[in-house]
Amino acid sequence: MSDVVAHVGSGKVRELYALDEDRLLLVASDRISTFDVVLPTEIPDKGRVLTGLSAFWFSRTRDICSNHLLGLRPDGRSTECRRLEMLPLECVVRGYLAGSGWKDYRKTGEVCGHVLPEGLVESDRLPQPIFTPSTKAVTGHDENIGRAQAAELIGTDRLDEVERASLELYRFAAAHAAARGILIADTKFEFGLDDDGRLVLGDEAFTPDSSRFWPADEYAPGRAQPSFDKQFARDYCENLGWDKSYPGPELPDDVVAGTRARYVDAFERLTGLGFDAYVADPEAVLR
Ligand code: Q0N
Repeated sequence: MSDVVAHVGSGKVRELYALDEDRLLLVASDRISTFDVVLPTEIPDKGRVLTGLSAFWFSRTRDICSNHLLGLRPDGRSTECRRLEMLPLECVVRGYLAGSGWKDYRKTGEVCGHVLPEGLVESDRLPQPIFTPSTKAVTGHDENIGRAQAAELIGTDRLDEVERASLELYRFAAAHAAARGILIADTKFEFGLDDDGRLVLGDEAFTPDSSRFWPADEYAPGRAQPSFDKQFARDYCENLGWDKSYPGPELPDDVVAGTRARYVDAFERLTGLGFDAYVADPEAVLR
């Protein structure tokens, strides 16, 4: 027997299906991307790790902002969620200077209208976390925008609300993670509205795919930081001399095993739950 369900969206590594009028199923695959290309080799359990982590953060942050999580499926990779009216804005918070934030700062001394102190170096911690929204690009990269442009998209009152929620969510998760040896350099949220127009956090929260996770014990500003989860795969790909265009290279078994171990390590450090216990009962992560 098969249930035919409408496919309502797909990302590089996740799929979204309609369950009914009010509910969606978000399914995380084991696919991994490096340098924006999905590789042909999967990382076993990556989808479960990211689903469990996101659910953990949703359950711990509902007092800061309500979210779309309804429950987890026994497979540990599928999230039942409320269907929302998504806002057309990527809500990014940066606690450290990396990626496009570092690029913009180097060029202009500012990131999305935030004037930053002079003399910062790559990966420096910012004096305080900043909200740097971007537009959802259909293809290619999201584009950083200023406050005025963000307000045109969702209105000033809603913008104030998502900024406050985003900063508070980031401060909570970054403090929790830092105490467990992981720096969350930056993170991206997608918010939506429920039927009553209330703000609800959707998508995924504080996963290594939606955030930059850095190992705290290797943190050294003045250079790019290794990625907590993807560094083995990146190093392997760099050493091959791959030109970073499609298709990407197959990963060897030792790189797959090392990468899987990093995902599981992040899950266990952040949730305090054994990954085996999660696989046995995914909703254990909500309690
Ligand atoms: C939705 N996207 C973004 C996941 C992300 N709760 C929701 N209600 C209505 N729409 C969406 C959500 C959520 N989450 C979010 N698209 C639709 C892109 N997707 C791509 C697939 O993976």
